[in-house]
Amino acid sequence: MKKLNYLIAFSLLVVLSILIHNCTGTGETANIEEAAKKVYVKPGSYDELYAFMSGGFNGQLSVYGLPSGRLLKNISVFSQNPETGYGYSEETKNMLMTSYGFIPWDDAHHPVLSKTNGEQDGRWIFINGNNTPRVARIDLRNFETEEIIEIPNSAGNHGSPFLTENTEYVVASTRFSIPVPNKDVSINSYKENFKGTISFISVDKNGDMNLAFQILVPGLDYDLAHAGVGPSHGWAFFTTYNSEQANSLLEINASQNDKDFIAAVNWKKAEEYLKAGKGKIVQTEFYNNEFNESTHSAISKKMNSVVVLNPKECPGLIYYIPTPKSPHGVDVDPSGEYIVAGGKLATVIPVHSFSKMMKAIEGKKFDGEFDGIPILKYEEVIAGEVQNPGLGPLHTEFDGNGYAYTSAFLSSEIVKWKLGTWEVVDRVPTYYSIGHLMIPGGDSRKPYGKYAIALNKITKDRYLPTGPELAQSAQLYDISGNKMKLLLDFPTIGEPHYAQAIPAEILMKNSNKIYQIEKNKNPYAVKSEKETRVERKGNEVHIYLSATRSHFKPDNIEGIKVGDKVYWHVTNLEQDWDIPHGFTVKGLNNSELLVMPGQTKTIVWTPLKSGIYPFYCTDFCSALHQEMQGYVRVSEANSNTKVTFN
Ligand code: RUQ
Ligand code: CUA
Repeated sequence: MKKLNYLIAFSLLVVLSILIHNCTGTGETANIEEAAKKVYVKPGSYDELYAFMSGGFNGQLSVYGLPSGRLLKNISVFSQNPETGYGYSEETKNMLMTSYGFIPWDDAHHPVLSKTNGEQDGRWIFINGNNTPRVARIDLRNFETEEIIEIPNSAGNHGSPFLTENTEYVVASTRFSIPVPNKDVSINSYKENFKGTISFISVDKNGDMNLAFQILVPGLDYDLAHAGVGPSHGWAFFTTYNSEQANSLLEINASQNDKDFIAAVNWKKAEEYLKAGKGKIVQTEFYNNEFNESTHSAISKKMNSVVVLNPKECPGLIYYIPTPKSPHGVDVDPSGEYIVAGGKLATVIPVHSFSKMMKAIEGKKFDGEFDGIPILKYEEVIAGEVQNPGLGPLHTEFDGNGYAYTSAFLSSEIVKWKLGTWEVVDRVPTYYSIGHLMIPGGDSRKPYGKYAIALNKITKDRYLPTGPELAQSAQLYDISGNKMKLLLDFPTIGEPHYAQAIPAEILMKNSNKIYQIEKNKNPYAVKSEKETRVERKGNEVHIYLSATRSHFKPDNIEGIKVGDKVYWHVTNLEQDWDIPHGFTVKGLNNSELLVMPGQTKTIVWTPLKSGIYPFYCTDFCSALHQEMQGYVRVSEANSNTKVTFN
């Protein structure tokens, strides 16, 4: 009887749920299945794309697989990472040197993949440090930061790092204008004393970055940038806001003017002016830090000057394009003809035409000037305005099939529109308050299309609550059809301002598996266990330690004294993929080390008390990982324990 009741109740529930489903539309279940299929990467198989998401205020860059949204790695860039010892180990500390000293943190916004002919080439990815202006280059064979260059005369390196068509230059603009060179003046003297700079960092074929030149520009806020491609190759575009030149309460005082500007910079012309000797050498101070793959160590170089061009002495170098209203993003379409701006307070998306701009320049269709820079007439440059684009349009990416996708922060949606007709053809909500969006290759000449990712600023109720701080919310949309379809939510760490993605096969084939031990030129490396040793030099003790499954050599060390500066030089002798060894010692007043196969890393320890200290491997490397341990004896400062080791 009970069973029968249960059966009746159950069938009622089924009928009811079918009815409810019919009310909400039968498509939904099918869509969920369809969506699940599209993002499901079955165990043991690979994702289709690598995605690189900035960590924002965590100063790192994280790597995800798409479409699954699985986190693969967190690359240390501007912030110390105790997990690997980045920024703590002797070899990596120099990566974080700046003219303000050692800075162990930054705010990273825009990862940008290197390009050849305007297409992703998979060599490097660049990312900006916003706070203490820097640009980092990450090598995509090792997925490690290889170089960081500081940008002088800049404050808030936000419009950065955007690349020219063949990665000739990384372009970077300052967000805050400041006195150049910086000096102690009244903040009220903004209009007279504050200037902006736009920087061009050259990149050679090995990736080496050099600050090629800077352009001194009027004191505004420079926000974002993109370089031209195809016909517009040779130009770079920078949004500005605060054409009011306010120095306080910008939310009101910098929102007065109907239009601000896009600065169009002719960098080919800049090169000509430099050749003609128009650049002035300005004394300044900045650091260029480079990690050497064979010594496994970073070297810091202090630079003392930069070449600066002044637009007043270089006619034709910069034009201002009026753009409504407090523009934020500026994006160039794959053809190189359209320059799309996002106005935080604008009611349309203005799309400028590169060819019209060139004609307007030729015909001198100017509307006065701003601080010596000619302002082009809006109507002479505009190609079209996208009407009803959502509220607070910010950033635009392209699918390569004639459509553009713009993020709208205030109305929290992605708006799809057609290039050329400017009509909106689709819109989808995002949860919540989208900032950037990303289409794989969507800023290049050859978008991969297929997906769009919303990088949302606000998470609210999307995931299980985790107290006041929530993970950030990314959302994956299928854009292969006429209508965008939400496929997946996945949390990200830090704040993913911007992201880039690239087909997996481009990177996979170059991915490095080990560092060859015979090529290890670290001066503290050991090439075999025979070379391991302990050496005292006054108050410094150098321990040359080898790590291999499943022991350290030496593993009994005596003769260390309180107050010594103990250098643990750990070489991982393994030559097998995915066999790192970790190292730590009790009371280590520093971070651990994670040492990759064939690599040497050094951590400094200052023992404060005498006694016996165990050390061990922190990375579960073998069945006898727990046996991978040792002891070090620390004696009082005045003791006469001799240095011994086994
Ligand atoms: S920003 S939400 Cu730092 Cu790139 Cu536009
Ligand atoms: Cu080596 Cu665990």
